Amino acid sequence: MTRIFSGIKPTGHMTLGNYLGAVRQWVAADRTPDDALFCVVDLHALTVEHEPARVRRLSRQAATLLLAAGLEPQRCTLFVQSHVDEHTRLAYLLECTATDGELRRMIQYKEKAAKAQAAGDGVRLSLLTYPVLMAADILAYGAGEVPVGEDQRQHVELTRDLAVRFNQRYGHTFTVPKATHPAVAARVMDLQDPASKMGKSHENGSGIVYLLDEPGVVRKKVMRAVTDSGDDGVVYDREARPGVANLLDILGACTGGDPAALADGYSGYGALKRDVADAVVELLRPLQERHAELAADPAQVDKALREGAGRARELARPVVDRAYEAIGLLAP
Ligand code: AQP
Repeated sequence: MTRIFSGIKPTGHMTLGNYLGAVRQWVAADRTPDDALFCVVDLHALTVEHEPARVRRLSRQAATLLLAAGLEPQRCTLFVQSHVDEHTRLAYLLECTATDGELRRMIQYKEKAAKAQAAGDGVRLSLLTYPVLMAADILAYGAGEVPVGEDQRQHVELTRDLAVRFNQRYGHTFTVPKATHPAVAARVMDLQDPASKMGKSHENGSGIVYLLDEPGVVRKKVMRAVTDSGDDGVVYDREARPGVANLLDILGACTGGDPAALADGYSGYGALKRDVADAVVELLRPLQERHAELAADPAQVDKALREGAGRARELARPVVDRAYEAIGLLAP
């Protein structure tokens, strides 16, 4: 069976975008712990200005939410990136495989570097090399599939390029993975700014639905979502009507309907927003209930993470050891 790997950064509170674009696919993948690995990629959260205590808190919260969403330790391996040294060991070999030019072309690097500069912060070197560490995250496990939202497409492409290059130079070592995206809601947009992705590290949260938002907050955010001007009713057009298309995507993802077909059922934005709000509240209800139970028992979460890291280490070590030998390093 193809092994899958994916991760989430503890850079903010998890959003509806994270859930619909990625986490829901992880939960749906009915696998064994050796075939499905999911990771709180905490080292990636250090690539931008961060507060140590917050990263620690968000890491445990992300793990708790992933368990609450249905990632059962019997069916997958859930762990924290920094608990498994193989990721950083492999990242160095991949830095010796990647070029400066290809990393500087990454869209997320350009956007985040510009943001850091505008804020008067230095651009951390790790922001440039972060996609290489992400490649190591994936390649260390021989993962064939990487279920992610659309914004990660470019980074998974880079991972493929590095795997192919390494294999050609040093002999077959890595599985070449491919990204998979959900058919609907692979890119959930900010409710207040439908030209931007709903991102958990954005400062203004009024257009972002967080997984732990209370029902009243969810309803308020959805009802205040920016819609588009136009007098031809509710139509699904991502280019011309991005705000409405985003709401239809969310509704489609929550209810299993086709966003374009759903548009036919509405003559005004008010009814659409009410249905979207109801659907999101219902989607989040079981997850929030389970989260409350798990959050009351952090020792249980820590235990799951410890066991997950042990299993992940066993899977990654032989792959990374093989890469060390292939690239020309003397065995200890
Ligand atoms: N809006 C989104 N729509 C669909 N999928 C999304 N993902 C993120 N946002 C959306 C997917 O969720 C997984 C984990 O995301 P992440 O932690 O890597 O990034 P983030 O939530 O977007 O957090 P940040 O810190 O705000 O990062 P940037 O600014 O880099 O996006 C991934 O599979 C992602 O595709």
